[in-house]
Amino acid sequence: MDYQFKEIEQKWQKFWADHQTFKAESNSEKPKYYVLDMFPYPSGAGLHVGHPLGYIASDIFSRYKRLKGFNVLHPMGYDSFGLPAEQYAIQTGQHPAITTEANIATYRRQLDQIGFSFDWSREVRTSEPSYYKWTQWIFMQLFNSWYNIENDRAEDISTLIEKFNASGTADVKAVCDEDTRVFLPSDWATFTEEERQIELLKYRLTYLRESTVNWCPALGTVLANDEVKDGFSERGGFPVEQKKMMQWSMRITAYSDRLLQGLDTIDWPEPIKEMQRNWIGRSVGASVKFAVDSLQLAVEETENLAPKTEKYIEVFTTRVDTIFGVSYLVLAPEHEWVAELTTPEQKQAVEDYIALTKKKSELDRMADTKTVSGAFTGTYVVNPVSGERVQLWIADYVLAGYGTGAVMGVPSGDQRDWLFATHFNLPIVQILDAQKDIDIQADPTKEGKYINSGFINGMEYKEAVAFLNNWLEERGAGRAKVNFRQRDAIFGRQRYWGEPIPVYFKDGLPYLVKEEELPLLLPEIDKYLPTDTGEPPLARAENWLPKDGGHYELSTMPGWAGSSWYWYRYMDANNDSDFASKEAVEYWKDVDLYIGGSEHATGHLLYSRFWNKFLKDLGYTKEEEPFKKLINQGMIQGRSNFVYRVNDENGKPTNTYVSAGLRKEYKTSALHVDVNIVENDTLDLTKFKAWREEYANAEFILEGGKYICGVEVEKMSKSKFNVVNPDDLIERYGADTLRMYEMFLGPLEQSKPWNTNGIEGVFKFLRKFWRLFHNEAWEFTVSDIEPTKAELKSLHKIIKKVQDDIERFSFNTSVSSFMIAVNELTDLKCKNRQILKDMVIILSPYAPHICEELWVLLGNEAGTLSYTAFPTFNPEYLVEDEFAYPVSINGKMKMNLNLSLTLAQPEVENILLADEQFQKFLDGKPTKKIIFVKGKIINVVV
Ligand code: ANZ
Repeated sequence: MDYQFKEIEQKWQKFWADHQTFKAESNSEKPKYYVLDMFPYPSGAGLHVGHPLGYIASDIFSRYKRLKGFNVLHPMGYDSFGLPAEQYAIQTGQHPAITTEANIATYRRQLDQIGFSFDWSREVRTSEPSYYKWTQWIFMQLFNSWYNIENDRAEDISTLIEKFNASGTADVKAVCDEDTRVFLPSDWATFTEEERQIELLKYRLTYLRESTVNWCPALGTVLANDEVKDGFSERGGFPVEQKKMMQWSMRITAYSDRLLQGLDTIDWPEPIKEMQRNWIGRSVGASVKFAVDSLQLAVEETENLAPKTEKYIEVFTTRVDTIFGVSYLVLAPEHEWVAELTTPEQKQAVEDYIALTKKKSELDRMADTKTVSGAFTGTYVVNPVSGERVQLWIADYVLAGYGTGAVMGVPSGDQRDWLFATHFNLPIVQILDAQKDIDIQADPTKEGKYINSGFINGMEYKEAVAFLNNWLEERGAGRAKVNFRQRDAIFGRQRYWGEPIPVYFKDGLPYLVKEEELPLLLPEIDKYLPTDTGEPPLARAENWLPKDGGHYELSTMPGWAGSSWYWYRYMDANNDSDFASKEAVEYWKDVDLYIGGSEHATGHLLYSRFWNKFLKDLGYTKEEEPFKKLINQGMIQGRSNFVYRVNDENGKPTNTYVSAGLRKEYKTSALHVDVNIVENDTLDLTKFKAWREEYANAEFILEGGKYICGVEVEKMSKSKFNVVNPDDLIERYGADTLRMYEMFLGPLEQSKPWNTNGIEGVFKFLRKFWRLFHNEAWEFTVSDIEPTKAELKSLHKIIKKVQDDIERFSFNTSVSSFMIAVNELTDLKCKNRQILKDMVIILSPYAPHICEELWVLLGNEAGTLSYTAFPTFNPEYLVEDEFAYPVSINGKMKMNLNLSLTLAQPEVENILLADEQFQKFLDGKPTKKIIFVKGKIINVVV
């Protein structure tokens, strides 16, 4: 029979499902190997050809590892909470759970069609109560923990309370809020329950904090940075402002150092590690206190340690050596002391400036290094080392959330400070010996001595820094400090479709729900929108009340909650009494190979490492790092189309869309449009209006009566509406072809545009492979004769090649080698059962269906080859064992003689002398001498 891929694939998919072929047991004599894919968000669009790329690679690897004798865990599930289902719910009233369920069904059908070897008995869905019960449970553990610096790990909050009882705050070294109180055990004893809870909240690993967020009043919600475009919401184009809100936060900064150190122990792509290092952003410097001038402190006075009630502004600097060059101080406009420190004369200027900066996002503020703006507060501060008075300003180049939110301005040291000082006419002091031509910005460690720098005059950089840190510390005016760029992570969204936070409020204070009450179920609501008073959707729930009175937390967890621990759930997915049993966690330990996109570099991959370390600290898990090896698959790019929305002169969006050729004449924003309503780059206007509510009344500026869309090659993604569906390709060519073709496209890690043209070639290859096992009439025909050397050589070449390739994760190179091997065997007319059986095993990780079918045809009636052994490579078959010796007589080349390379001189002489052709050349003369050089030549002297 010809290659009937459809029947074969359906048959084997059913077989695998019926027999639970890929079910992994959590105990085994075999060594374990855990292969994990980043699980998908089940979007309404289904899978596109880019999604399975990583899954195919990990599936090949899993199948290969099984053949190599490993107990492989290769699970799959769904990251099923998230915005699109909620957005759809808002538009249609459909419950997100229903949409999600339907989307998952589509994903499952698509995944099954590709023939993955997933252990579906371990499937997880983050939006299922049986799963999010444990996400909530982990939240509770975090709430009940603090970070003890002394032991460098998280501990139960009870150990902190013990310390408070025994010695107050004296013995406490914690990662905590800035505004913790200093108290004695006797104070603690007199604290009310409320006071205690307020204090403990400052230490908990998840806590409430006032944070600045992108608030969109029209949508009634907080938006992520990438949902905001030029100050307007991406969806709908509504204005977005910066607003302060109480939010749950995760004290990830407690782990900054360990998150950095751990990077050196894992096999991850260097760029991802570097991104995490930058994100964590460790900087070594000093914190320095500048006294507010109403105190009129001078150097001498600071030496008599100032009383605690006085006000100091603390700055963080990486260049304490420049402190004698400070000519002003700057606070972030959001700094909590701004109002207090502003004099009545400057009040208006400061307030105007704050209003102005509110419109800029933090990202814009960081990106803008050219514009100089700011306002003087009217207050002066005192430089602790020089005693000099300098002005206190506010300016938006200083970020509230970094360091201390206050900066010392050194115009001679820092380019930005220099711009600022020049613009506002502030003094500039040269502090390094200019004669030596030292550029302090470029390299402070270069030789060069300070001038105009008080007691560090004449010192060099290192000496000056050490001296100053010490000097400041002795006087309580500062100290060496390591600062991290990383901030605590916001852990709440004002949305419906997420995990309810297991907290209720009573008298304004947060309390955990009882563990027996988990999961705290997501309540039913009538509409998925914020309330009229701007409260999150959960405020709509009726009769959703905690047993002990008060009210539940109304925000839900962010998208990253459920994915920060899911690899543990796979270890024991159906456990009701634990997030995973101790035994399962001990057996599977960690993920050996993790494949997924690099877009998660500083999100998921950092949060997961954080929760992993936390769970380990509490003794629930064993490994410091969750993912030993990480591979980022490249992106399969798509071809996107754009429409151009016209904006008015203030940058506000209108409802008019201009054709690509005319867009230069207007101010526009480019917006993606679904490639399915565009043909040959011409937009179907009717379909466009029907596509989305906001376009229903769209107006168009056409060219030649048509609306021409813009085009770009970029990421294939639902949000870019440029998706190619694998279903059509499977229908035409089958899953085995799709699997091999996706690998054939190029190195796994590389990004590449999708191009369907080459798929035919891979399909022909598989048919040729099938043909090897069949005669002209497509009847299955193999023979049991001994394999020839040439056949064995072809086979062992490919065994070695595929093994080496897979171990190096070089999947594309194997595909072309398979093609060569099959061509060779076809040319050799190989029908040998032994050879073909091994070929089937080697190809099976790539093209499992066709191989399973041939395996059975070869006589292995019991079914699957998944657990057979990968053929062993034998290098002997590759050794060239014959050589065509040139034979020369009296220095003249006469003939070649094919001889085995194992032969030595006496045998060679015998064969040579018996050779008819040789005898002809001798022409009856006797040989005087035969010189034999093995593997090279035979020289005969007559
Ligand atoms: C004085 C100085 C002199 C500085 C000089 C630099 C060069 P990294 O490496 O990123 O940690 N800074 C501190 N807090 C800031 C904030 N909240 N917003 C904006 N800038 C802030 O850089 C630390 C340096 O960035 C600090 O050292 C401070 O400027 C500035 F020749 O202090 B420096």
